[in-house]
Amino acid sequence: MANDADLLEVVRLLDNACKEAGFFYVKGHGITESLMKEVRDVTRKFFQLPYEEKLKIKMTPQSGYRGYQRIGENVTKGKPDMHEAIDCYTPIRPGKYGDLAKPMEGSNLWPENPTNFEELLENYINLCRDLSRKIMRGIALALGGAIDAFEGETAGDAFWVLRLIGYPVDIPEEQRTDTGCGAHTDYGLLTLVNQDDDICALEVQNRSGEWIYATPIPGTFVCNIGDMLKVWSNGIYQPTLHRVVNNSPRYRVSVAFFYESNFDAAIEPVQFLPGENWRCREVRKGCVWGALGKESPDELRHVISWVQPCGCGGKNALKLLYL
Ligand SMILES: O=C(O)CCC(=O)C(=O)O
Repeated sequence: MANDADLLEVVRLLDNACKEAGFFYVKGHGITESLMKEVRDVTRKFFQLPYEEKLKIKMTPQSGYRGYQRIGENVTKGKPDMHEAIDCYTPIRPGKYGDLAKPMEGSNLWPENPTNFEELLENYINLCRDLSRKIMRGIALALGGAIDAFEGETAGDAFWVLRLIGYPVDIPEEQRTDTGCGAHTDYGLLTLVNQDDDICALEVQNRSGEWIYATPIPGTFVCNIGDMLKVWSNGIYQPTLHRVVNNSPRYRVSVAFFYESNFDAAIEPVQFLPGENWRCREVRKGCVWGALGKESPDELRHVISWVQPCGCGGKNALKLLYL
């Protein structure tokens, strides 16, 4: 960090952005524009491979839902999304969280070509994780907490998800729906989107209900806050609906990094905030589809949580649904 005045100014801007839009651009973050482009380029090359080749890393329950998803396999609010993707999650070794994470145990499936795919992506993931942690430090200050309020037991061992996404344009009529990714909020803390520089397709609903483009700005990430931060901030910050519609004549690539709490953290308002706490409305026993408002078993990318029977709060209240 530079001096205190600069730090306070960044915290003030973060606070405004989280309160007023739920979306903002991040620049000056230290991840080079060339690395951001290289990650999109290898992703594009993978999606250009024949289908049989892509199926070599197919997502299955055995891989802990990691791997390749064909177009339409990801479903948002009951409608197939017009994208293909590789989904990666924090590797979880068997037994690390007992029964809690059983469906998510496993390691990521990486394409064999180019040969540096795995190394490149692992480096990129580490950088995105560090950047997200820094943003969460700013958010902790913005909420009036200690700088490390979202570390240790809350997000010191953050679970992350990386989605490498391709939005084709030449989809047969009978298969086509109107959205690359249907309108949704993200369920985690923060998302960092690295999108193609020359295609406008990510749309965000502003507070007047209009859809506006998150126009690409080279070298920046589009960052948005998710449902978990709404709960942690006791509703002070609200996530924003967004969707992807690729109306351009070109294939679009984006790489979305989702930063979440520790896998076994309780999602409940943090102690240092004023006001009446959100209350737990419903906790469904044995439900892996615990992301807020995203309850369809088809929504594979939302498989992260195993909601335990519990009272409100408490160690085994992994993901709480809230009023
Ligand atoms: O492709 C994008 O720009 C954003 C994707 C997205 O919203 C998501 O995967 O949740």
